[in-house]
Amino acid sequence: MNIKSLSKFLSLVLRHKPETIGIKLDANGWADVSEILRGMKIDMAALEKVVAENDKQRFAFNDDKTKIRANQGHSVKVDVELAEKVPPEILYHGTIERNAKSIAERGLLKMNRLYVHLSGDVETAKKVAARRSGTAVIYEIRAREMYDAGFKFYQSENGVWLTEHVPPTYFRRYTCA
Ligand code: HQG
Repeated sequence: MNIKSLSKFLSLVLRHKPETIGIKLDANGWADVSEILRGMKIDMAALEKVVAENDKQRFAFNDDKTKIRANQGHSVKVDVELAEKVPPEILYHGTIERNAKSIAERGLLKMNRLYVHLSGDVETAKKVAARRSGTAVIYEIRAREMYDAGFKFYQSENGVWLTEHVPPTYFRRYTCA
């Protein structure tokens, strides 16, 4: 498997389906490195390469590299000890036109994941939208106002902003000037 396929498979195992390789995550989302190596049939050098070269720094080892976890993006219920933070004034969310009607009615929902994922800049939100086929739609979220109203925001180790729900009153469609 090339490094990108390995990375995708590791995301699947560490975020969604550890059972694919017959392993379990602990309450904080950690998997045993030895079990990952055995389950994925790779050596430590390959795993270290996947972690180090990952474009979004999706994975983290513990201090002695006996455990590994995904920094964000989970659907399995684990607590990755996210840092609660004061968000910037504005955050962005990228999606596609097909979701826009439902989003306008119900707000941004976490769907299958534990949180709604938000980006600090428009460029990143555009990349998130571009993962799907369809016309990109970018939302501008008044995050600081939400925070002031009592909504909690978290930032993952790799810089992704997370919150539980964004009601429609706090965003509008972003149009490039
Ligand atoms: C949409 C990737 C209908 C939402 C990215 C999105 C991100 C609604 C989809 C991270 C809705 C969920 C997460 C509503 C939200 N009605 N659709 N009310 N509310 N949606 O994949 O944000 O590369 O779970 O807009 O870069 O696309 O994997 O979330 O289109 O950071 O590390 O429902 O995944 O990171 O899709 O992506 P997802 P996302 P990685």
